[in-house]
Amino acid sequence: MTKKNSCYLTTPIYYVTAKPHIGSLYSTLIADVIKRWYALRGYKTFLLTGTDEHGQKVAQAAAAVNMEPKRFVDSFIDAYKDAWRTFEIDYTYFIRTTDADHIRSVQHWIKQLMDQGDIYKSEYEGWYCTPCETFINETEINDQRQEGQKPHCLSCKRSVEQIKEEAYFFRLSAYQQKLLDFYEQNPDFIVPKERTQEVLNVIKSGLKDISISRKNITWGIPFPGDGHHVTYVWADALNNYITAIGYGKKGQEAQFNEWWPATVQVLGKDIIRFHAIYWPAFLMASGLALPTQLLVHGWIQIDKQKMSKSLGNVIDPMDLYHQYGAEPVRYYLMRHMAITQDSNFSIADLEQSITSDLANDLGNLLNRMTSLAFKNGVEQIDDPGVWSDRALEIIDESWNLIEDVHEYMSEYTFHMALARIWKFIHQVNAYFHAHEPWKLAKSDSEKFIEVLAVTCHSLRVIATLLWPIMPNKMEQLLDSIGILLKLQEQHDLVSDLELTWKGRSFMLKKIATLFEKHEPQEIKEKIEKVEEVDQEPFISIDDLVKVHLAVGAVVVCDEVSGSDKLYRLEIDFGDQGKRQILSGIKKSYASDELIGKQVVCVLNLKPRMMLGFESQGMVLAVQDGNGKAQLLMPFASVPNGSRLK
Ligand code: ME8
Repeated sequence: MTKKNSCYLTTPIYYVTAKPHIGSLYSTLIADVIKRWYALRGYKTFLLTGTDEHGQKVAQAAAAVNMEPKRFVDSFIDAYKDAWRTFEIDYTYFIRTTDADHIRSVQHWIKQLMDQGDIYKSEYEGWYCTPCETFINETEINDQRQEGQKPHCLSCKRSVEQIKEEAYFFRLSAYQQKLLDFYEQNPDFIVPKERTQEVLNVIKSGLKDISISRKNITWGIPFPGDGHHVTYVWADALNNYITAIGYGKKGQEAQFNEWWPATVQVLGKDIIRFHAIYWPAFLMASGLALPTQLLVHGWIQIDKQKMSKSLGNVIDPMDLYHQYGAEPVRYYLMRHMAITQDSNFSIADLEQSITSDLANDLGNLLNRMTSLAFKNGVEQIDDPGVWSDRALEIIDESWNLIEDVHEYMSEYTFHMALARIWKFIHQVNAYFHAHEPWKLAKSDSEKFIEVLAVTCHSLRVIATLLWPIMPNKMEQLLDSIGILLKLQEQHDLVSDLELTWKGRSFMLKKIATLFEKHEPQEIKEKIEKVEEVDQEPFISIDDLVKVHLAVGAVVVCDEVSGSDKLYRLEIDFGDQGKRQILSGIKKSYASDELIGKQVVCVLNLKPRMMLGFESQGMVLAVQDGNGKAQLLMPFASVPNGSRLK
């Protein structure tokens, strides 16, 4: 918890080369859940999210579709805001790095650091990885270059370029010792703690000054005082965390001081170096306090594979929303992704957890209790006054639950908090069943009311604790037992649970079913039955989308020694990079006929070796009446990398 009674949370700002995906939703959701947990406890909160719009990567993606970068980035903003609204992300402010205010504040920051000597002009010579937007050193690229391989980045596996250009440098080396001191004094800065060592290793290996400007690139914040340079995208982007709350703006000092330093900054493990080394050094240079904590989460994998455009397994959160609704997806992501590790996302698990945890365990508990009450003419459940030992045991257990959940939420181990809440839900279900209240309704009305009261009390605790994860559904649940959850600053609704349980009445109300079941097996059987009846060799749309078909332009066409059929092609798929593909079309086309032509390829075919070359896909062609291959091509030019739909 923070010292101040306020809490400032941030998410990474996302590159706008495409719509949000499940990974960006995950980071943003974590921040939203933390924000709501603090809000529940009476804190004043500010959640910042937004988009990272400058840099070479974005400029290249815009160029690939023949769009001017600003128009290109503008075209994605609604998709971000809609996705966040749909998933009930309660952000306070959405920053875009093309906002005029942000640009001015970044320029102010650079001028300040330049005046104090932390920024100087020199020359950068070395490698640059555009997909990672990173200056990388020799150890971060492949070392098989002598064997004819093109240099590529070891982290993203895409090609890197060698650059030599005049650049402005930030004196990172001057902060090496200060960073080490800081980490020594703040061992809990990075959550989980285990990630601290990798950061310390990098710092201890010696920090070199870093280039914070780019020449020969125009899409970026103009570098103050030098029209030939733009600001390096990370120096621009990291500062969003302070510019969004008023840094460098006259008249906004009070607002800035109210929120800074950030309470928790959420980020994925891929960008830890920027946040745990560059960012603290930038802040030290600016004379600003460092954030209280960085929460570094692991990677979501899809069916145990990395999610990537080229594998065609990128999950669009909006598709999940249409199929399952927002809150079951929020629940699944928080329950099944262990924040500290990489976690696997699977639709089967998602459906299983909706059916079993949400519909059966939680939804049915509410349902059974309210239906039984209504069936027996009970709409209001008053405090029985005298409670049995077994009832008090459950009530006491709910106080233990609150303590444990508080602990887990303070450590951001949401999956543990949820597992603990479900343990309690199972206990309450067991209590309810063991008492057979449907029999008590006829034989012992006092006991019957006690069972209903214990269940209502438990549901009140459960729904309040689950509110940060599933806000709307939990408000509906509380509404059905007559409770209005009203957030108030300085008012801790969690502590309230214990303070206000005695003498409480519950007014029951009918509500629509909270969670619909998903029976994957049943659905599968239905589909199989239809297929049996049809007896047609149809494939489903799901089978079709498994094949990643995309358009790319041939940039290299070489003969393959020892083969009279094969060409070795290099095909450019835009921001998905280049592929080497071997194709048996040599007898049908001269190599110079092919250069620059756009062709259709299968991209997720298992790579195979052909005459000593790895073929990383397949070019599609048909045979004409003369036995000549005719390549399939788009009728008019389309951006390289476009996927067939
Ligand atoms: O790096 N699993 O932007 P970005 C979990 N603009 N999280 C994932 C994920 C996955 N499979 N894929 C992405 C940038 N993320 C910079 C950030 S901040 C000043 C600038 C999440 O669009 C994760 O949080 O590549 C990761 O760090 C972030 O998206 C990267 O988003």
